[in-house]
Amino acid sequence: MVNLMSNLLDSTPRKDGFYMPGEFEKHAGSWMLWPERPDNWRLSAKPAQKVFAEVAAVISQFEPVTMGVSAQQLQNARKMLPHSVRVVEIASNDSWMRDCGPTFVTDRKTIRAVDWEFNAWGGLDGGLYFPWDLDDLVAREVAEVAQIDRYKAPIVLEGGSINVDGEGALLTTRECLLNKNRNPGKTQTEIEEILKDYLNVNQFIWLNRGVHRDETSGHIDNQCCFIRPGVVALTWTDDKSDPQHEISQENYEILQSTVDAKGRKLEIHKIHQPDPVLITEEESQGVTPVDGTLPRKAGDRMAASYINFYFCNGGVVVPTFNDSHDKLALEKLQQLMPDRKVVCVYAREILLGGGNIHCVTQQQPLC
Ligand code: KQY
Repeated sequence: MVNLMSNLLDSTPRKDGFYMPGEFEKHAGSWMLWPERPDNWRLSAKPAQKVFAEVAAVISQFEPVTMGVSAQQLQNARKMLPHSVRVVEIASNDSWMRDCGPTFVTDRKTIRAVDWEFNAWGGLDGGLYFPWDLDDLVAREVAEVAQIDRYKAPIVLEGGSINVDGEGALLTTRECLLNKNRNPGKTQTEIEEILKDYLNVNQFIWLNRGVHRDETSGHIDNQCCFIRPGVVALTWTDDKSDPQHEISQENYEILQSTVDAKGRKLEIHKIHQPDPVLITEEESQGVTPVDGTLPRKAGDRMAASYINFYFCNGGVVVPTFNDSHDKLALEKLQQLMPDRKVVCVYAREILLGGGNIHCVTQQQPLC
């Protein structure tokens, strides 16, 4: 029977036999949100909108894409997006579908949504903007548009802070999940119990820290991800004077000394990061500063990483930075995924907003 509603379920995915598949598995489609806020995106988000439109257009060559857009931007977004991209009205505070959108779970017959609490990466204790009330409703709106049932999870969590292999293992960082501005008072064990209930995982691979200067408090999706079960990609630098070196080295050692839920040792692939990417004076000037929103200061280093790529059916969309490491990163990722077409998007404008291609997308798996 087709479900034409979205019910709030009084159960958990684990109890109902649902789990989160790996992002590399087949998708029914992808979800995104349209950028517009001028205190995060320079020049009233015009340059960012072009790149979001390019990302959506690329993904839509592989699978259906739905773009959530505010009422005020509907006409503009429709004009800038190809017809292959579906536009629906969804209000939001910003455009990070990975983080405020739902996590989709399946029992291989049905798809459901997990709706986490969202507090803009730290609430009033270091969060990136206020308010975040519209973002917090995005997961619910997506479930309603998709006409799927929804679980409400009892913790603050952003989708970019977790990565799963779909076979029981979950990668994350203590810097984010145990941060006092997410779920103060909850221990690692208590958080693991909730993740077991809502994602149906049973093996936790905890890295300590994410990418240097990542404003999300070290999201895993910039640092490390599963390419397929048993195989991970890790952001890397050979430059020992770069603070990222120590972080990546420590993460490499943790990954080397762990096994996944099936008892496999991990195959680890290092992807060398771009040279430091700094905000220019012109870029900084283009942002309209507002109290309570993270300022974009000239000279600040951004958390640039090729790991923030996105899988889609038969493809992978990789951010590039016009950097001498772009070519090697693309070649390595293509070698690691010979059955996919690697497509790059020059993503500096997304990075200027504080994230990258993975952060602005969310996969809906095929059941
Ligand atoms: O990295 C992400 N998953 C999102 C970054 C959000 C930055 C907000 N300014």
